[in-house]
This record gives sequence, structure tokens and C-alpha cells, in this order.
Amino acid sequence: MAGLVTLSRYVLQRERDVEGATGDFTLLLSHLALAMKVVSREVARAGLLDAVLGKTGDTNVQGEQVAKLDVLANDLLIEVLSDLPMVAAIASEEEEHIRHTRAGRLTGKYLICFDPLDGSSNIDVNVTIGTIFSIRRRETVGVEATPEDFLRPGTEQVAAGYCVYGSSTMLVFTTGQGVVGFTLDPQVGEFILSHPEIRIPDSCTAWSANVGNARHWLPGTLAFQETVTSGEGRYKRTSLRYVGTLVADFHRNLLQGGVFFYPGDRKSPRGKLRLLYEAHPLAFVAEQAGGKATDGTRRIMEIAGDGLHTRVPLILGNSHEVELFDRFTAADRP
Ligand code: AHM
Ligand code: MG
Repeated sequence: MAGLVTLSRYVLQRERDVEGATGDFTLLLSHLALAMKVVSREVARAGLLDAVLGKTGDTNVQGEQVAKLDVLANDLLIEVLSDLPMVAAIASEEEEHIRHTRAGRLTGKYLICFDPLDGSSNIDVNVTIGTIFSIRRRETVGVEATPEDFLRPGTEQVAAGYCVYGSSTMLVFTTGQGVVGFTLDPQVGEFILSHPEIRIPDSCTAWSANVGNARHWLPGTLAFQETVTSGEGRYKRTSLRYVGTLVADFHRNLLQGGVFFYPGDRKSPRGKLRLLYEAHPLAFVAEQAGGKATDGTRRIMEIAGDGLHTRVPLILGNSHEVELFDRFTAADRP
């Protein structure tokens, strides 16, 4: 594909190569992209509008304070997806239960999970935030989807990705054939192909973890930290980089090489991050870029959730460091 490749052109082209494709997936992805463009616009002017910045005063199902931008992004995504006949139901970080769509509740073949605004604690201070999404096909078309339809391994995802609202807005996703990245041209209003084939470099440029939790970490995690900060071998030029927005930390490590970990520890044995709309989608992207994702023991993609908001320890990044983490922490396992 020569010249300027927009997201729609790219997906349409890809769909043409798939036998029996109906165009549904193209439509779905372009609507998701539309919602993320609107979120990007709202994020860009967050400091200017009272309606966008700050907390709503509510707490969500995780017991966390809900930011106005969380709600705005959540409502927007639900609204955009609800009229698509190919989408049956939605699971969101901000919704306790699944939401059936208006148009596709019976006939829709896709289930969508998302974290509408990842990195909520960074909204009010103008630091990079993101949206994460995961698309899976359901087996039970013809009836309303149930929560159990969502509690399936990540290997059943047909596509997943994220949008990072940074110094520019970028959409990165996989459909199981590698990872591509599109950068939003705000003047044109289109996502333009900027990263045709993303592979995670096999070097540990950065390690990312909330070291504020180190007092709760188990011995293996501490030993791993010691290795990546040793300044020896592979770690001569390794820096600590932690934004506190999973999407931003992952995005940097994906492009430059590195490892992110939010492990299980003494205080939170299941870690902090959520399986369905944080770990599964980013694990899919990481693997498709040549990296890995585990919970310290198991491949994230093979884990099926036991609840919509199940938390899971997450070790994510280039294969070398993820494997090393798992070896170091093997003795910590019960
Ligand atoms: P959120 O989806 O409510 O924003 O929470 C998830 C975020 C991740 O983006 C980030 O990796 C992590 O929480 C940061 O947690 P901590 O502040 O404990 O370091
Ligand atoms: Mg969030």
C-alpha cells in the first residue's frame, strides 16, 4: 500500500484478503477508532473544561474514585458500540455487569471488553493516559450473551489493542498477524499508518514497576529488581521508567524494549491489574510483537477469568526479561 494509508483503507485492504469476510470487523474497528478520536479530543482540552476534569464523587466497582473523563470515555464507547449489529455485549472497567447492546444483543457475534480510560490517576495532572480494548467472538449467537461468555482465555481474542493519548495520539492493535500502529493526524482527523510492523526489541532499555510497593514484594521479585538495576551485562544502560499508566509504560517498552511488572505481593497476591480488559489485550499485543506476558507462572493468554473484574499479576514485555522474572520468582510460589 503506497502513500498515506488511513486506518479504514488499511483494514478494508486486509479484509479483502480474508475469504468470506463480511465487512463487520472493519465497521467495528472504525467505530472504535471514532470513539477514541473523540476521547482524544476531550483529553486534549481537559484542562479547559470543568465538565471534563476532576472526580464525579462516585466510586466504581473496584472501589476507586471515578473521574469525569472515565465516565465520558465509558459512555462514549458504549454509545458508539451499542448501535452496531455485530456487537452483542460489552464489559467495561467502569460497569459492574455486562451491557447488552441495542442493535446486536441477540444476533451480534462479537463481545467487547475495554478499559475506557487507563491511568485515571494521571488525568488531572496532564500525564499520558489511554484506552484498552479486546474483541472476541462468541459461540452463542441467537441468545443474549452471559457473563460466562466473557470468562474465556485470551487466546480467543480476535483483535486487541490500545490508544495512547500522549504527545500525539496513537492506536496500536493486533488481529493476530503482527502489530501495527497508527498516529492520529488531528488536522485531518484520521489515524494514519505510522508503524507498519512493531516488534519489541530484545534489549532491556527500561524496567517499569511501582517501586513504592517494594516493601510488600516477595523475595523473587526483589531479586529480579536487583538484577535489572545491577548495571551488568544486558543491564548496563537499563533505566527505571514508570508513568503509572499501563498503556504508556507498555507502549514505551514495546517500542524500545523493556519489561513492566505489577506482581502479586504480600499485600495484594492477585496484583492490581484486571485480566479481561488490561492483561489479555496487552498480552495479545506483546506476543504478536515477539514479547511475552505471564502472571509469574502461567501465560496470561491461557488464563480464563473467574469474574468480569478479576485481577491478575502481570509481567509484560520482552521475552528475555519475562522469562527471567518467572525463574526468579519460582521459589515464591506456594
Ligand atoms: P486504572 O485503569 O483505574 O487507571 O488503573 C490501572 C492503572 C494502570 O494504568 C497502571 O499500570 C497502574 O494502575 C498503576 O498503579 P499504581 O498507581 O499502583 O502504580
Ligand atoms: Mg481505568
